[in-house]
Amino acid sequence: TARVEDDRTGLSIETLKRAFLDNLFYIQGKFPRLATQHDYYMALAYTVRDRLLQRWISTAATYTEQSSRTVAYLSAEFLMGPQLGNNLINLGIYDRVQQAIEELGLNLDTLLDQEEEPGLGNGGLGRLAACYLDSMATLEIPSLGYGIRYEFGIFKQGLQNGWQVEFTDKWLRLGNPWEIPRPDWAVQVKLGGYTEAYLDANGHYRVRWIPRQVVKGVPYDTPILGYQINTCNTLRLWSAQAPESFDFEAFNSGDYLGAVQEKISSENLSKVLYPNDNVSQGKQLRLAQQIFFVSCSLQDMIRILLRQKLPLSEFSQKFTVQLNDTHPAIAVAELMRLLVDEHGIAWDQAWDITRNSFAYTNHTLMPEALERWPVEMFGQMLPRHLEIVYEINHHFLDEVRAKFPDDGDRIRRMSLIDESGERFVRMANLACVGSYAINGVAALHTELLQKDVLHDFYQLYPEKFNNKTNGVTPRRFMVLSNPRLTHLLNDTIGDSWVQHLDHLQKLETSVEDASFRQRWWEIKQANKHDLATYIQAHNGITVDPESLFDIQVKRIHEYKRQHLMVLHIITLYNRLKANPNLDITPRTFLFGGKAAPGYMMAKLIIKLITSVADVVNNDPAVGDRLKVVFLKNFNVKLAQHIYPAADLSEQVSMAGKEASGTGNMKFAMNGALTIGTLDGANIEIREEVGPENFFLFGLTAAEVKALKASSYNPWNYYQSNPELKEVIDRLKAGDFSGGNPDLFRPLIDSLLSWDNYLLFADYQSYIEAQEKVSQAYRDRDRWVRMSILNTARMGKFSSDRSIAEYAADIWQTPSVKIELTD
Ligand code: DL6
Repeated sequence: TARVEDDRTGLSIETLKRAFLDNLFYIQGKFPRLATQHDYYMALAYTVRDRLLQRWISTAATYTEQSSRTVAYLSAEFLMGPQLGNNLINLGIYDRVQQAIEELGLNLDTLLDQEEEPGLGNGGLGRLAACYLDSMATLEIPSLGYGIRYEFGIFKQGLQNGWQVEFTDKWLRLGNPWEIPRPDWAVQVKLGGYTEAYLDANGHYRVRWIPRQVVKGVPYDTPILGYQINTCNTLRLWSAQAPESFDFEAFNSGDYLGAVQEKISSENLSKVLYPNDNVSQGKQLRLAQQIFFVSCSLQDMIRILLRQKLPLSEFSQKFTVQLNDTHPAIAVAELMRLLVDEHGIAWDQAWDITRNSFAYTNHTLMPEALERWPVEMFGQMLPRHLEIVYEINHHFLDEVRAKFPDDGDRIRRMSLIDESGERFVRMANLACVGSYAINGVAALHTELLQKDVLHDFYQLYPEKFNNKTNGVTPRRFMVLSNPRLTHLLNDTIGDSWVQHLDHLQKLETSVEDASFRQRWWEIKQANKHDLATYIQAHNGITVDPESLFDIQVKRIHEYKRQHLMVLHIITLYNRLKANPNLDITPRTFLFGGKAAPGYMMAKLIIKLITSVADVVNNDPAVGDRLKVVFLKNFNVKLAQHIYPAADLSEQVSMAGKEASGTGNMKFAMNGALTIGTLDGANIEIREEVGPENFFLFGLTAAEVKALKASSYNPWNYYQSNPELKEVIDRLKAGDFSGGNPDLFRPLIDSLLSWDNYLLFADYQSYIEAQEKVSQAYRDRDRWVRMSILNTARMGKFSSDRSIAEYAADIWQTPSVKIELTD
């Protein structure tokens, strides 16, 4: 007799259909005539989750049995993007589910499109954390991602009259099928109040912390399945609640509203993600969020350790805790507090454990992103932590003095407390002192950390420093995003590249095959066609899929220089106006990205793009030769449609400012060529793909430094470059602002007077590189060869490679095979 497949684990088309309809009925409580597309999405998500659960439970059981060494990845942001499609890919049932859904008269793309994106991150840092979870699971590395379950993620971006407007992101409104709450593992976090010393039963001096407020953290778990493997790790996000008992007194005294107020203020902790990228706002609530998720996570690790009957002295053998930038750096003080105050471990032993547990990744060279908290605010919220920071500092500065005697300046620079004016706690210093490893995210970035931002720490602890160039997951950014390319690659070289991205090298021989090149071109055209359809529907702009798709998508920031691209657009526009018959390579310029709501200059850059678009797109003298489009609400979901359709990837930051970049990798994997500066990972991409397949321009980081040191004057560039002058003069005259010369004045004034990010200095070199791009695109055969070679040589930039390096050099975490248990 045929074995009947279990409805919750079976993978045949018939079983999938049955399980899907069953979930529609029993979980959504709907039948087909009443069901919405969203109900169908939910039913499918639960069907997929059931299949994950079997792997998840086997994984948890194995890790528990074997007491596996585990990576705890602490991050204030996880920009996961939609889960359904990725889970289908990793489970290896995408095609089967597509067929099952079609046989039921539905469409898989429509259902995938229903999923609200969990946008719990701002940009590169949060998305990197998500790619790393995928790779840790795929490489069978035991790991837990720890973060915050923000009720509102990154805001939704709208456009009103060309300006950015923000809407709250109610991503949980219709429910989240991927998470499982674990109220039984809730923990408490203290805030505020004061400390007092006492002698314990053994006559030892101890400190106790009497808080003003206690908040409950409830974990919500999301399964993270590896690619076609049984390993299913966990992302554990903490949600803040008021503890049940807090309000008795208020209730009893009749202060009902007071009691409710406390509940509201507790829940505020996980209410909303701070929407800043590469800048620290120094807000009290943000510090509260940090201690909240860090304390919850460390307490959770201790619970796991003790459940496995391991002593606390083995904390650093059981866990290695990666700090994703300084947002979780308070963990250094919090682990000390837990060990010393709550578990009675002596200071020196606790410090050994702590220093062997943490590793710190720095993600930025922007001075405004370095976190520091006013001592006053810090002490009010975390009185015990402040004492601990002082104590760590005391020992640490002794260590510095021993190695560098009589060097007061060094002591002042390295101290955990900045005392140059108002006093601040320096979180990067705390992270450096409390970690056994410190890494940057691209070769140049690590070099600049060592030379510059963290130079003193490099001199003290050279052995801690190492580089880990970022990577991205090819599962989401190739297989899921670009199915056409995936089929071609699988047909040509087999599918091993999905786990071993360096196997893409095998494509090099196909470059000589004309029919392969033809298919490559057709695929890019089809992807561009799809994006053109999206643009038509969302922006009402008709773009020509045959034109060169020239794209910059990322957060809007002056250092990333979206406005440099605008200077190029206006330059081409001016040339066409002066010479209407000019034979130029038709281009479609695409922008996407959010500006921090309080960052006025970034918002003005968006307005500049949309204003230039209005003029250029509607000028009959231009016709179809230039189009400019701003795609609103750039997020992971939209990104997946953009990378596959790009011809040219713009990576034009001022050298020495972009720590790595990861969008640059996603573009190149999908066959886009890069125009870029020698910044971040661009340098390594260029090394891999070959300088002949990369459009380089601009000053190097060293030249930037030298130019800035020699009193740079942008005015001279403006005066001596007629094309640049014309661009700026037209902007000044109000040609792109309906005759209003004031609209863009702040931007123009800043360029003419300071030009902090050296747009004028790099302008000519950029324009010349763009000429080369235009020429290259006219020779289709040459362009396609370059495009193929870009993809073929991107092996290094898989997040699997990055994670393998973290595991080998920093974490020392062996992989653990998972067998499925019934
Ligand atoms: O490492 C991920 C990503 C890099 O690729 C970007 O270059 C970098 O700008 C970004 N850094 C941040 C810093 N935020 N803080 N703090 O988002 O990290």
